[in-house]
Amino acid sequence: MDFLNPLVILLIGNVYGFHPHHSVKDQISNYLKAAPWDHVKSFAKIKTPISLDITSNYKLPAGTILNGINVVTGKNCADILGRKPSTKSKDGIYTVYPDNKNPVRVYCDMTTDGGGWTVIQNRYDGSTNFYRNWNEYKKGFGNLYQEFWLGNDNIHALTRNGDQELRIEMTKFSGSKVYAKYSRFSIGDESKKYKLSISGYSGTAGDYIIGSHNLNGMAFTTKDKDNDNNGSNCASKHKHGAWWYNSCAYSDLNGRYTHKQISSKFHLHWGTSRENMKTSRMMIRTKS
Ligand SMILES: [Ca+2]
Repeated sequence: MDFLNPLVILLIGNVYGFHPHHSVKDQISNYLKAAPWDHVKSFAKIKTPISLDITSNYKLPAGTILNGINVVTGKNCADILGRKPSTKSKDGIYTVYPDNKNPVRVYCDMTTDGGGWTVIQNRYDGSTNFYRNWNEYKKGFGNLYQEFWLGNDNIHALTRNGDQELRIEMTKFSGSKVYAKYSRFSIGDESKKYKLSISGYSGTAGDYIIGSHNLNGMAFTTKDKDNDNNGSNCASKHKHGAWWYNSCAYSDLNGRYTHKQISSKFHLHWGTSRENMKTSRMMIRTKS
């Protein structure tokens, strides 16, 4: 199959009101992202004394074959990996059905620690603002290929069966990588204020969710919804994140992003020394 055909089908489909399955679009987009594009030419246009528009054209080399496009779905990324083992190492966006009914687009890490991870949070360059309100954390925000929060309703749907483990990966400003794994992780629905249930720490980062400032059993707090045990609001007090604060916490992975090491509890940090982290990624997987 020539690579153009599915694209043509997608385009015609959109014109005539036929909508291809999300998974088809996701698999094509994953393919095109990884495809060997050749640069053809660029056009530059100066619009004003300070604005420059550049348009570049790319094409795929002749003979490039688009294959492996068949729909694969599941409850979550681990389910997809189980149903279709060839997705191993193929990180990217997939469509999952956590409740067997409503589709959710997610980023699957099919590589780390055996793969099958559904990523629920990703931060690495501060390009996305994480100081957001209840409704934004409920729905989710950001770009699945970049920085994002998957959304508390989605995280609840993915963890409601109580069979998920959590892996948090962080990079320090020194460059060293650490991780924290929890053998059980779930959050309640909105009526329970997305209450956190977490247990079973292992890893190299240290446990700063259950240990001091125990967050297990805490509700979620945002700048506009104070559900924490602090006299004020842990999210808005210093204009930073949103988390399952107690009073407040030794972890705050949705805290304000910094581009250099500055020990401060008011930023994206982990640990009693308030060490702020360069990157943070949270992901869940069905326990095997
Ligand atoms: Ca409070």
